[in-house]
Amino acid sequence: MIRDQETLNVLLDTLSRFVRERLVPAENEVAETDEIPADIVAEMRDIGLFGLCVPEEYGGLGLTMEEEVLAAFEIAKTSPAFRSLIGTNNGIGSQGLIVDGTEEQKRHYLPKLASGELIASFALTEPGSGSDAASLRTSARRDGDFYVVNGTKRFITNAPEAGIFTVMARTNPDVKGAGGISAFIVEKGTPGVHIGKRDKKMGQKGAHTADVIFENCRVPAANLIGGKEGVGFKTAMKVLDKGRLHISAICVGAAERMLEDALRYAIERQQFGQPIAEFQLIQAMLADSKAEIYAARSMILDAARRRDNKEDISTEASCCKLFASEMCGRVADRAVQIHGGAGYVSEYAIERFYRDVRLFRIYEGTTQIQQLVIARNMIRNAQV
Ligand code: COS
Repeated sequence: MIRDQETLNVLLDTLSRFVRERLVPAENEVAETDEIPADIVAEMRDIGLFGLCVPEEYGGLGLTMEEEVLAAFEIAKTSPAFRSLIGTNNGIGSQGLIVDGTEEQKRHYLPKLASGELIASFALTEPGSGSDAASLRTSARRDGDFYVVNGTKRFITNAPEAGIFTVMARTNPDVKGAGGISAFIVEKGTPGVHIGKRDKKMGQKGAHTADVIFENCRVPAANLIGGKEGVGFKTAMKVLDKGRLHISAICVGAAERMLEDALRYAIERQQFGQPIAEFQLIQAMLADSKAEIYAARSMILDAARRRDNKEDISTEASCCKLFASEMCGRVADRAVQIHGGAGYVSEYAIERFYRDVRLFRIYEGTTQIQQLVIARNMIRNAQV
């Protein structure tokens, strides 16, 4: 759903210009220093990028899902690290509060997330629990007006920057699966919260992940999301339904950028006395990429509109994440191939993008988890 086309066009133009004029020129610096320059972060705050998806009553722009994916197509046409910094506040870091938080919790945290004053992280994965999220072992034991949290969370995006964490922990040790899990907001300064060393990653330099360790960390009971125990796994799944659609849109933006770079290179690069773009084998790679990007874009817009219509889009979100992330990987591979030897050296952005986009097929649920969700939903629906 697009609320006002003119307002949206202004936002999309602003994003497109910001990406082109400020972010693309800073890509190499971010890759080399593993940091996003402070002046760029400040500009991101000024434009309102941290609050794109936070509802307007809490200080954000309150983008609908359709508006959000259109914005994500633009934001993703540069290094994914930039998107990653604003991604948790707009997505997995804030959505638990937005979908299931109490009014008081929303009022307390969301305005600071919308302004970018506070960074939010989503802490689900653990050393022993990744795809099998319901087997998580971090515990939260009730003690008066507090919960005492113990456990380790792994690969937590923006953990080094975060001021708050949405933490999924087991409040009922007798219930082994999803039903024993609750979701909490834990503030970084709480005694017993430790952030591990930054992970050394294959790509996405400038986007940071780390362990988050809880040692007898006393979290106020008021920070139990929604004030209800045992529904934290469902909160996490709802957050991921939306997150998967967002990542799908990011895959499209990144693929569009890689294809633009590959097309430009193919037009400029001469071999056998003519631009390589004139060769049909190169054209096949360009055309396949274009068609696949268009397919992903169309399905994402359809799923986004359905979500805005309040339909359950668990299956569609997984279809989008499965197709768009795999498509993005294929486009990256072809774009390197079109660049030939130049695609393998870091002088060209494609070498970096090839490594950066590999993560899309893994986080917020691997390709295999998306297949499993789709098939399970199909079988369940057939049995009703
Ligand atoms: N929305 C709302 N509720 C959902 C849901 C969704 N999308 N998906 C599942 N649930 C509910 C189920 O209805 C079930 O509730 P009931 O017990 O009341 O029926 C409960 O959650 C447990 O669901 P399920 O039985 O399907 O859980 P499983 O343990 O079988 O796991 C998968 C489901 C594998 C899909 C889940 O663990 C998953 O998504 N894993 C990947 C995790 C991930 O993406 N990690 C990335 C890290 S975060 S960046």
